[in-house]
Parts: sequence; C-alpha cells; structure tokens
Amino acid sequence: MEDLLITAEKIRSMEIRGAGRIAVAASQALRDYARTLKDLNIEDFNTKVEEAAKVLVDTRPTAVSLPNAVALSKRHSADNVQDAIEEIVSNSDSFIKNATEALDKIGWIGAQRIRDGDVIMTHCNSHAAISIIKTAFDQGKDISVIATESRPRRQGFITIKELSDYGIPTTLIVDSAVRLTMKDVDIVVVGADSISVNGALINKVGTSQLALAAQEARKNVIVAAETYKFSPNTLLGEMVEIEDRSSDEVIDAEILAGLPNVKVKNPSFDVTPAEYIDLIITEVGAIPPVMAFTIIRDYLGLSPI
Ligand code: RI2
Repeated sequence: MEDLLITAEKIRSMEIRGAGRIAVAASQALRDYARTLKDLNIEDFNTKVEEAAKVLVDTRPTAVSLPNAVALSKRHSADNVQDAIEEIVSNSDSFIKNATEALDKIGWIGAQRIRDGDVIMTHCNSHAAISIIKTAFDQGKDISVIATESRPRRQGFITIKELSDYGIPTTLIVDSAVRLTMKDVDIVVVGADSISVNGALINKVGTSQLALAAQEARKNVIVAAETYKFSPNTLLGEMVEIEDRSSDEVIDAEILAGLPNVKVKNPSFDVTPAEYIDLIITEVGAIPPVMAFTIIRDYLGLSPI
C-alpha cells in the first residue's frame, strides 16, 4: 500500500498532474498494488482493491479520467485471486497502452483542423492539446502559439517550455489578456478534465473565457479529449464537482492573515457550455459536443462506473 499512497499524494499535491497523466499513474498504482495481494482470499482481495481504488479516486475530484481509469482497471470477473490479479494487470496494461496511443491519434486527427499559418491559442498545459499542436508543426505547417499563463499554478509555463523546446514560436500572455489578444488568433485548442453528457467541457479555470472571447471573435474552439475523459455519472444527472484549491496558491498565507475582511476563492476548473465548442477531438474521431452521449454509451458503458 505504501507505493500506492505515495502515488496518491503525488496526485493530490499535483506533482503528477494533467487529467491523462493522473489516470495513467492511478491505473499503474492500482495494478502494482493488486499484485502484492496474492496471498489473500478473494473476499479480502476485493475489499483491499476497493479501499485502494477509493484512496486514488479521492485525491482530486474534477477530472473524470481518474475514476474512469480506476474503474476500468479494477473490474474483474474472477473467483480466485490469481485470476483476478491477471485480469487487473491486463486491464491496466491495455488502459495505459490505449491512453498512450490515443494521444497520437488525437494529434493526427486534430492537426487536420490546423492550417498553414495558423495562430493557435491554448490554456494551461494539456498533453492532448499539445499533441495536436506538435503534429501540425511536424506536418510542416507554419504555426505559432499564444499560451496563457494559467494562474494560479502557472501551468502555462510548462506549455511554453515544451513548445519552445520543440521549436514552435510561442507567445506568453497573462490570463486577463485573452480577449484583447483573440483578434490575433485563428483557432483555440484546449484539453479536458471532464466532458459531461450534454457536451459541456470542464477544464482549467479560465477556459470558458477563452471560449467566450473566441465566440465573440468568430474563432473556432476545439477540445482535445480522450474517450475516458467523458463522464458516465453525468448520465444520472450528477454534476461534475469543481475542485476548490487552497488560498495559498493565490496569496501568501501570512499576507492573508493580515487582511481579516478578505477571503480567497480558488476554483481550479470552470464549465464551458457545448455551444461554445466547435469540435471535440477524441481518439475515435472528431465529434460535435452533442455526441457526448454516444461516446459514453459506446466506450464507457451506460452503467455508471
Ligand atoms: P491532459 C489539467 O488539469 C488541465 O486542466 C488540462 O487542460 C487537463 O488537465 C487535461 O490535460 P490539472 O491537473 O490530460 O493541471 O490533456 O489541474 O494532459
């Protein structure tokens, strides 16, 4: 359990971050933990696996990739521990393989939407969105990127480093410059933490202001999202929980302590309605957001997981 707890803490503290990366890390941790339980009887094995799954899922509430990855990895139909471990290892290995391949497919499909000369605006740090940008660049398209800082944790800095290392001309802006800068943009490309059954996108706070400004300026917004980022529980009317993170990320605790009438709110994500989104690029194709139900039905199943 110790290794699994270490992974859980890394996800909670955002040492491991990004909806896709946390999903893969959780799947791996659960798989490796299951392997250590070979001497238990099947009832105790199942109890331990459920407990471990809960520890992982409880680390961060918003990215549905995390519970999806855990659920897809832990399910088994065995009545003995050896077979159960084999099933879990095989589930997890194929989840990780598919997740890795999905990034390449999304890159290729999404790059079809990027034209030579395009200026792309992106927000935060999404491996799926960056896959599209890098693929378009690899195709020889003369592109450049405008990346937001993405306060408070400034994941935009990871994005500009990655794009710069790849040789892609990149401009960094503060989040509040999004609307002013939109006139210079051809297309917005962002990632996803969750997509609900009505096609709404839940992504890093500030995403919805990119979408709003893009709509006002008649620019397209495309979302890069693996199928495991769609939320089956929204079929039951469940809302995606928006993670509220610590005020320390926004203002130093000592300074805040001296401001008795001030409170800080630090929501980490926001919701972009489907009507602001042109296309969602998944590994199984580019779909309009209204088709979110179909993705959930065909790739995740209709029973909530
Ligand atoms: P990939 C991140 O969340 C960002 O919101 C990003 O857009 C999203 O996950 C998807 O990232 P955080 O972990 O899976 O930084 O595309 O809070 O890498």
